[in-house]
Amino acid sequence: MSKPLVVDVHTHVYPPSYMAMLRARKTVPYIHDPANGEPRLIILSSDDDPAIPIDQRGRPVDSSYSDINVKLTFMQQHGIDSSVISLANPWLDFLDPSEAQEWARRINDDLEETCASINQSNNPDKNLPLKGRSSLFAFAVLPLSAPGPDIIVDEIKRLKSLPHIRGVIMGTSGLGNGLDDEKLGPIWAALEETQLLLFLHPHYGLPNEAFGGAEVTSRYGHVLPLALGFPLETTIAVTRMLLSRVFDKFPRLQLLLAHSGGTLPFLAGRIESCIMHERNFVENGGVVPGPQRSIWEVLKTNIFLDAVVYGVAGLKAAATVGGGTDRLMFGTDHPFFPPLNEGDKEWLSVTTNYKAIDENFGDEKEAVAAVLGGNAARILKLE
Ligand code: 5CU
Repeated sequence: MSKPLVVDVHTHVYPPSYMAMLRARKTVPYIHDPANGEPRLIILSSDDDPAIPIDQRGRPVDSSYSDINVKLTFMQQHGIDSSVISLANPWLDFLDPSEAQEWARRINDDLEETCASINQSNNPDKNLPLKGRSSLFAFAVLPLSAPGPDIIVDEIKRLKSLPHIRGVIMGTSGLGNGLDDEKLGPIWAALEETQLLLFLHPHYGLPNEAFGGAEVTSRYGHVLPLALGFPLETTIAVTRMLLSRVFDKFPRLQLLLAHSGGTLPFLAGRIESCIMHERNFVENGGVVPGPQRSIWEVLKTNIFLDAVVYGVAGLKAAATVGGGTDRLMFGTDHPFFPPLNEGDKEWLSVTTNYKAIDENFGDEKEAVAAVLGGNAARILKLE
């Protein structure tokens, strides 16, 4: 079998306009860019610890975060044919309501133009297959802090006219109160109607207290917030959606969960068991029925998972809950988790995910091809 198509569905950018906005800020999220010294990106609240000298906070930020040509080189170095780029966290969550709509339009138009110009120059006659040329598509961002849901719904509808947009990326705070917020109803309805995929991604993690306090958290760099905080955040967010019956009310809503669903595949049975044993679902002061559709059904009809889990056991769980390999899609999380040694061309974070796919499904060539790119091409209609 020839080398299969490889599509990266989890790969981020901060467009130059967003980088400039971060450089102008002094509170999280911000970029500290001294005249002498390397710029630092401070996006996680645990990074913004006054006890840490400012030139050591967060992480170094280089052109891989914002320069699309650097991403294209990375794609070539790792055998990736197509990438579905998305704005990285914390998206536009922190913006003043008065600025949200304009920024969402600016970023989404910028993503669309970037994809259009790269695809045009790599495939001017629009007659080449997806395999073997570098192409880009995008997940757009929503103006979630806008003063009213109608502004968000209007942007979702506008996205349908942008040819390279295949969905939207969203964090777990929604309109500020989590994803079981009834006020999100019109947004779920608009996503369902437009059939734009919702890429659900963590950012806020867990409070430092969950790890033993700020001192313990910072003692181990980013390990506790990223390895545990992020996956649990995703798990909690999607469980709150399930418990508040979002998937009963919007049965055609389609989600892609980052990092193989956090811990959802492993905990699904326990979540379902607790639901089955619970009598007391309360909403607006009254007792209501719990979710009507089981977590197993939701996992097989509403949820896709990326294959960014860095190990065979996690990948096996992710495939199992989806009923096979049809709902799993390769990703890299570029430009996060770069190699520690400058000059390394291969990213360990990427080769680990490739290896897990190979070790898990290597004997089943069709399954490997599906996870690496076939599923993304079909689900996101990339051809
Ligand atoms: O390393 C990190 O902090 C991150 C992040 O913030 N977002 C992401 O997508 N991956 C890693």
